[in-house]
Amino acid sequence: TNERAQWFTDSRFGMFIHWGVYSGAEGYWKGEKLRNDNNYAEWILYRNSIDPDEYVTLLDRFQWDEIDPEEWVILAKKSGMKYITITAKHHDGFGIWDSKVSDYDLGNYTNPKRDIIAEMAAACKKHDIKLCLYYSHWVDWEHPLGWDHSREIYKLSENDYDRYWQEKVIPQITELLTNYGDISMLWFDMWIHHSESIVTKEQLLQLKSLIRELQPNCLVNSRLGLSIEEDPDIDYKTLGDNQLGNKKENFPWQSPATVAHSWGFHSSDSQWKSTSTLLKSLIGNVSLNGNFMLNIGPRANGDVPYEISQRMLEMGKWLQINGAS
Ligand code: FUL
Repeated sequence: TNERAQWFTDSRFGMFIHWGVYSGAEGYWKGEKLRNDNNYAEWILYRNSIDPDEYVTLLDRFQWDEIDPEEWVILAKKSGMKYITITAKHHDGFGIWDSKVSDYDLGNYTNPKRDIIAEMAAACKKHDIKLCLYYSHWVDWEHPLGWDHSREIYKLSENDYDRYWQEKVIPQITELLTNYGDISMLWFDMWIHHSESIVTKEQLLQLKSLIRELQPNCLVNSRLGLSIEEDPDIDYKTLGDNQLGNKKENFPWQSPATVAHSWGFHSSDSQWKSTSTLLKSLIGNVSLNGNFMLNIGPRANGDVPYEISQRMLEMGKWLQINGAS
């Protein structure tokens, strides 16, 4: 295996955090439930056709004096997790850091300014947890040239889309890999190969070489959108649970999972997997030489739902009793 990924294969268990403007909606917009319901609360801007400028009024529900990312890091630590991947920018296009290249960010909508990536970086350092970032590169519902990712409505040209790419993706990844110390891995999100999408191979290779230039050791997932043939330098595969049978032997991989269904906080989420089911998934992945990244969707006051934190702490105890953490 490659040396860059050694810490990753040694770690086995990580935390995913989906937290952003959508956390304030809790799966509802003006009393109406998420439309076309796949129950992914973080999709509400798109599903309910919300105007991006109105969407940010959800930030009024955030209780900034109660929000402390260090609590998420401590929960990860106690649960036996070694790394955390947080949604720096999800599909809604809103950056939860202080971005100088876009006004659609927390720096612009908080006073005093909050920068959750900076706070996470400090807390992770303090508790010896590796910081990793989710960044939605392909889909951006805020940028006028980035939102029509499936080309459902407008036939955007590749040149139009490239403006979004050069104006937002490239400068934001530059910020994220420059201002926050070591970023151990990036989790990009594209669920098809670039040839079926508006994104070009050149754009993805540009992004990839930028990452290697700024942080040569930062891991990059296969959802970047290039095939292994096009980029032999992909570090690990992101596999859904139903894809485990297709995994390539000896190639680092992980599957992300939720405790109920939605990634972002959804007030109607209720089908909580039991601790033993979650432990079985973790053990199943590890026995196939893979990692498991379990998600929390904190509320707009920063609280992690009790159903999630309780199960994670139980997993941490089990790992400790069995000498695995
Ligand atoms: C998917 C996204 O569309 C979901 O909202 C979530 O972030 C999941 C982990 O990946 O592709």
